[in-house]
Amino acid sequence: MPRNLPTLKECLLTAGLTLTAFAAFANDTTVGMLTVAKPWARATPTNAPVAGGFMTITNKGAQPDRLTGGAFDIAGSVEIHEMAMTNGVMTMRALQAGLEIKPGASVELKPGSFHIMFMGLKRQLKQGETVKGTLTFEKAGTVPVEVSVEGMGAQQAPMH
Ligand SMILES: [Cu+2]
Repeated sequence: MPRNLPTLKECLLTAGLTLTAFAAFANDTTVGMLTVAKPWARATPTNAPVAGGFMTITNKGAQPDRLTGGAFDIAGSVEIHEMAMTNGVMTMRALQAGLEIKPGASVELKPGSFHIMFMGLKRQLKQGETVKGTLTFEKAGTVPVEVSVEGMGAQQAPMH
């Protein structure tokens, strides 16, 4: 997927590291049977074109739901991505059909796995701030979220 390569590179930068400590979160959102817990994003270097967003989504309902996208002032668009090891290489792809949340299940969006990707980032994300926006679900509809921006981490990949 040559078209995705620049994005993949940025994705690895922003989503490839693991935070070991979290601030206390008070910004869980529940709409209907869905709870979006601890949404956070990683702070970005200057002029980064994308940023990764992470959270845990729980479906307490009897019907499956599906995360299909979102809208944030900080980004031109929001995509749902998955990172996975393929033949020993970390690859990323956009989930065109969205991410299913099965009834009674929790899905964790985390570095190295599922995440939302803020595309066409309009400004730098700084540690300590909160960015507001909405996530879009097939059944639950529009869910407002407040995303905490956490540190880039001490092991950040070198800039290029
Ligand atoms: Cu991504």
